Amino acid sequence: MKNYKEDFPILKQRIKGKPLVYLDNSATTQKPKAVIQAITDYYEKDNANVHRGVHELSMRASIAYENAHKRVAEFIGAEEEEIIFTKGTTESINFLAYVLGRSLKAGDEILLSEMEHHSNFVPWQQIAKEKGAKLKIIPITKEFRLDMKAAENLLTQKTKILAITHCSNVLGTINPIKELAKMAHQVNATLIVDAAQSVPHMQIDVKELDCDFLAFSGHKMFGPTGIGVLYGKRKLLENLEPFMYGGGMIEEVTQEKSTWKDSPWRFEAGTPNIEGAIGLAKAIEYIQDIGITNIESYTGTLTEYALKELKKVKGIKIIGPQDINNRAPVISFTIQGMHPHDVGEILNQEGVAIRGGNHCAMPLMTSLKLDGTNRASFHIYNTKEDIDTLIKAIKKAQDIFK
Ligand code: 7TS
Repeated sequence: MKNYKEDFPILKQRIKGKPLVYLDNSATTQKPKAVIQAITDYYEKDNANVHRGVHELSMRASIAYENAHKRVAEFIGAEEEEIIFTKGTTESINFLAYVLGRSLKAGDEILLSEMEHHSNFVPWQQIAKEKGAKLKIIPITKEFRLDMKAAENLLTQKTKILAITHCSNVLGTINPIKELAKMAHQVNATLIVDAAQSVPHMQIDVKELDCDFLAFSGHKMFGPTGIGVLYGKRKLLENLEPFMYGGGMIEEVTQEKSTWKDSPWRFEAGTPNIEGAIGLAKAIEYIQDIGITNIESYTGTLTEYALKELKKVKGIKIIGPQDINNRAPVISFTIQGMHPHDVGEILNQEGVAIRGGNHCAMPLMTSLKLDGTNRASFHIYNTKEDIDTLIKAIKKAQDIFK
C-alpha cells in the first residue's frame, strides 16, 4: 500500500516537535497536492464568471464548472441535472427544509433519528415549529444501531419527511438506507439522506439506495471548504420551486413575472463557488484513482485495528458498535476520569489531532447521558503507526491524570 501522506503537503509538518498525526477526518480531511494545484491553475489560467460568456476564459470556466457537475453525478450514480452545488451539507439540508417545508401542514410529521448531527436536526425542528408539524425521533439500540422496529412503528401515513444520516459522525454506525427507503416510500414519505460521513468513505449509488435527496460536503472528501452537493431525483427537482432568486437561474424576467431555467441551474442563483466545484471534481478524481472500494477496505482494516487496540486500554469505553460491520472509520470513546477536552489537549502535545466534545450531536449525547466523547477518525493517509501513536499518547494522558 502506497503511503498517501506524501500526497498531502500539510501532513509533513511537526506539531510540538512531533510528527503530525491527523485523526480528525470526520471534521474535515486534508487536501492533496492535486486539488490545491487544480485551484491554483484555475485562478492562474482560466478564472472568469460562468454561465457561458462568449469569451475564451468564460467558456473554459463554464465548461470546468459543468464538468464538475458531471464528475459528481458519475461518482454517486446520478444524472448531471440532479446535482446541485451548495456550500455544504448544512446548506443542502437547510435548502430542503425551506423548500419542502412550504408544503407542510399542521399535523404533518417529520421523522429523524436520535443520532443526527445538528445540521440534520435543527432545520427540521425549526420548520416543524413554523408549520405546526410534529417532530418524531427514531431511537438507537443498546448496540448503538438504529432501532428499526421503532422506525417501522414511527413511520405513519402522517410522515411526510424521513431525514436521516447515512453514517453517524459520533458512533460510526452506518444506517440501512435501502430498507428505510422502502419503508418511507410505502407511506409516501420523502427520504432525505445526510451523507456527509458516508460519501467520503464508501461506494454510493443513489439509484440503488433509492433515496429522494442526498447531501454531502466536499471538504470531508479531500475537496475544498465551501462546496457541497445536494442530489435530488430529477422528477422531484422538476416540481420544486427555487430556494434563492437572482442571476444565472433565469429563463425570462418581465416586470410582471419570471420563469426559471431547468435543474440544476434554477437552484444555483448567483455567481457560484467555481473554484470549489473544480477542487471537488479533482478530489473525486483523486479518490477514483485510488478506488473508493480500496479506500473503504483500507480504512476498515485501520478501524478494526484501532478498535482492538483501544479496547485493550484500561478505562476506555467505545461509544459505538463494537463490530466492524456497517461501521465507518469513526471511533468515539470515553476515558474514565478524564474530560474529552483535557484528553484532546494532552494528545495535541504529542502531535495527535483528535476531537473532543459533543460533535454537534447534543440530542444523542443527552440520550447517552454523556457530556461528550473523544473521537478518532481515519482516512487514506492514516496508518497503523498513527494508531499506535494515538494509543501511546492516551496512556501518557492517563499517567498525567493518575
Ligand atoms: N452531517 C453530518 C453527519 C456531519 O458529520 C456534519 C459535519 C454535517 C452534517 C455538517 O457538514 P458541513 O460540511 O455542512 O459542516 N460534521 C462535523 C464533525 O463531525 N466535526 O466537525 C464537523
